Amino acid sequence: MSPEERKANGPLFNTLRDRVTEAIAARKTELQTEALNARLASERIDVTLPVRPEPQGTIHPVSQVLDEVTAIFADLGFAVAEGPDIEFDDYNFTKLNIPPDHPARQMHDTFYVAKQGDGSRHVLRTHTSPVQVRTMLKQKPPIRIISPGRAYRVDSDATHSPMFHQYEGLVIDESASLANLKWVLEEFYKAFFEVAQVELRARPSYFPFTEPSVEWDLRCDRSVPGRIVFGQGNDWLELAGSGMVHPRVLEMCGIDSGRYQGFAFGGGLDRLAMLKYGIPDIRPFFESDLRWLRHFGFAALDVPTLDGGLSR
Ligand code: 2NM
Repeated sequence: MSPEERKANGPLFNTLRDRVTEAIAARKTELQTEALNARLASERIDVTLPVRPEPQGTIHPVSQVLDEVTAIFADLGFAVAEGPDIEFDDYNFTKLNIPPDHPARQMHDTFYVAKQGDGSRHVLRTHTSPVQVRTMLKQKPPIRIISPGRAYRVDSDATHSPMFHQYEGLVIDESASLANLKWVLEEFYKAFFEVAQVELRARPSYFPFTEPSVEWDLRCDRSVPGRIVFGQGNDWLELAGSGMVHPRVLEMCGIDSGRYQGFAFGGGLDRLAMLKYGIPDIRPFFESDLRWLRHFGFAALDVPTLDGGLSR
């Protein structure tokens, strides 16, 4: 175009360019809106539907009781200690003052693991006491621990399983006494069975690793068949073994028995679960039968706490 033609047509072309730009922008907005509407339609959520299907899993009674026991002892100032299920013979027996010819070592009680190259042998721990041994070997007093966990014995009937669960406690300082032990057990059983009062009865007993050794019965009412109430009634139920840790055990675990003393106690977690939740037979505990688990299991989100309630 000549300069004159350009002058005359310039504004026309500018207007045309503006109209095309506007049209493109308008179409773009239209397409974007259409795309958004299509996405909103395809991703539509019905907020009136249930949040998600009911949870299928339940917490096993042993896990529930383990959490309850841990919460109670944590409140009493106990830490949780753990160790391996496959133990040194030395930690499971010798350092607990169980000499090589002791009946508890015979084949009918203990699951043995094949001899190692150096001739030493491992066992499936027959109690969780080797965890206490490990703790004493590596930690200086004062010691205040519980050791809940699996234990193994060659034994099987309605109330015994070859794999079962124990909790054991250990307190070591310069003045720990049987009186302290009785108080700890009373506080524990009151909290665990969720009753205002309990009554404990002491019976003299024998364990190689404690001296003196005491077994404890809890007063209970079993007058209504299939039901058991603690803290009242005229029956007694054996619930725990205990004692003052044998000076030889302290020495073998590197603790000066002239300066320190301590008490230890132990009982069955499965047994506590059976008593508290009315489960008559221990065998189905470990059969993974979903119907049993649904019946005796606990809601996954109800974590036991002392302030929120142990069981609901
Ligand atoms: C029980 C009964 C009595 C016990 C002793 C020890 C250790 F390692 F300190 F010697 N731990 N646990 C003990 C004592 C356990 O359970 C029935």
